[in-house]
Amino acid sequence: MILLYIVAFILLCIACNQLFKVFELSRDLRGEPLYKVTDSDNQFSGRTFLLFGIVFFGFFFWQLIEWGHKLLPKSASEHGEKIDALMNANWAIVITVFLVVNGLLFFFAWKYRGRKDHKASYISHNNKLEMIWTVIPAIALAFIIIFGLKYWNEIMKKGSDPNPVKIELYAKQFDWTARYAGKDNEFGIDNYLQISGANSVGLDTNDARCNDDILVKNEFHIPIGRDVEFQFRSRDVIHSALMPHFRAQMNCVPGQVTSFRFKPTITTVDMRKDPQVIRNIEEINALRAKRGDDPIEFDYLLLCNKVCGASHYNMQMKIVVESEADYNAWLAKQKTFKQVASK
Ligand SMILES: [Cu+2]
Repeated sequence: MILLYIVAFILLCIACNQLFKVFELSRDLRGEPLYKVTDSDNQFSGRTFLLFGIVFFGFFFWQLIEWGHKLLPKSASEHGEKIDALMNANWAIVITVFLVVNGLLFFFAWKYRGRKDHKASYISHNNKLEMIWTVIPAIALAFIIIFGLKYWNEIMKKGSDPNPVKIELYAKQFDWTARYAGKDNEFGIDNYLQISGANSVGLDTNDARCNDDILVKNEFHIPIGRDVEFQFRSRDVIHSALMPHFRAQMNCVPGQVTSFRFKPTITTVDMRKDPQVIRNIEEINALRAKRGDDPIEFDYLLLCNKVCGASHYNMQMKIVVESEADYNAWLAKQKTFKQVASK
């Protein structure tokens, strides 16, 4: 199929070349100078520019309307709203510049098209112009940087909760394990030499603090409105823990512990009622139905965002945000490391 496209493209190029030759010959026969650009040529070029500009902007706005809802839904974490505000401010600047600069580009190409009695003026230097196009971008960039630094400091500041929920996300090729700190709310230390069987993250059995730690696979739960303090580890290569709905991402680096803290603000059940989420899930399920697949429900996800190997694409874990009571009930049903290891 691709070969067919390539052949078609080559044939199209040859056809264009031949057409151009016919055009040259016809001009020659009419006795017109071959390479002289006439006013009507410039008129045609100018109008084509204008038309292209209009179609180009039309396509831009069409994409926004057609695909805009496929972006992430509203943020499900407290700090995420700041990240979204920063992102939206950047979009506002970028899109305004894009529309003004490209609008002028196409408009000027038409307005100042070549004409017989028009002569281009020669300008070698203009201080006023230089000032304008230096100062305006400088102000815009300073605004973005100051805004960004301010939010970065606020987001990375430790939360006010003295007793946050502590969860470790342990990455390996190609899955995640979540570890809860248990009743003592302290993680036991780990020792990679002890990785085997149920001890998949290598907890050090000599450390009593490990006994009440809870290891879970496939999905982990977090309570709404509580600070959740994550620490990240990796067994093999660099992975990246991405939780897009919470606007959070952190590298998981072998031999090193990284951390991030956020506060979830919307439960899974409430997020499923969001109009944008409903629309996206309906579209996905319509496609799935065509293939004969079962429908899916919306879920928060932890994904790996570093290309870490062959099954990287499927390195994910479900996140459930629920009320504190539901979270406690779920956690109480999970087995501690001691219970699993003593089997
Ligand atoms: Cu990975």
